[in-house]
Amino acid sequence: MSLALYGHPFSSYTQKVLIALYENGTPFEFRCLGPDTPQHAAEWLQRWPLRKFPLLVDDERNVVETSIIIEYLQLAHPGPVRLLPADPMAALDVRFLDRFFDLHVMSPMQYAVDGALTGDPVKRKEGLAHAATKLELAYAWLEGQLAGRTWAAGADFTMADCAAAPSLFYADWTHRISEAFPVLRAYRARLLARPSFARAVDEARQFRPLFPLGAPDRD
Ligand SMILES: N[C@@H](CCC(=O)N[C@@H](CS)C(=O)NCC(=O)O)C(=O)O
Repeated sequence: MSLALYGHPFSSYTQKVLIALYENGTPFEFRCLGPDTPQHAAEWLQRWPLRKFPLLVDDERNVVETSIIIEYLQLAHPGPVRLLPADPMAALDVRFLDRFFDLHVMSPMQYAVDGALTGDPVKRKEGLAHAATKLELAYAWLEGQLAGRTWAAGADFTMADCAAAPSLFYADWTHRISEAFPVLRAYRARLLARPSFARAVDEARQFRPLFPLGAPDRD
């Protein structure tokens, strides 16, 4: 077995897959997409010209899209932690929540980040306003959804939590989860305390100055 992950430690979608790998102690080589290793970017683009990361390479097989990567890992390299439940209906709930975090938390957060990255103050303001509106809706829905639950889909840590951790981490930096949402705040804190995500956060700490909206002095 030879698994390699192309990505960047500070990238939210890379972290989503790192959590899955760390949860199961799956051996892999991390190939950082950074200025010190231009050959990694060349290999990545040759394998996936659509320019999205992370990319998982398993021998000669290329696997992209984080949810597909996590499902692939469970099929091809299963470990002790099942990130997709065996029961098909329970698995459907997990897939829905995974979609929710990607589409309704990660996307608005990334929109604001992209606006700030332009360097144009108008686009930055517009991006932040858009994110605030969308994230408030998502936070309010999650507050009800997570009530009485330890993890997003219930008692077990799943792929939905892999998606939730980096998305809520950066969403809160973008548009703070207010005290009106105590259940969601507590869930985010539980995610930060989970060893797999705590490790990903620590590995990315040195890159915080890159956060274009300004990283807060917490977490
Ligand atoms: N739906 C994709 C999203 C991946 C994604 O947007 N990754 C970001 C990094 S966090 C990226 O590739 N950004 C580069 C770009 O959009 O050009 C997935 O789940 O893998």
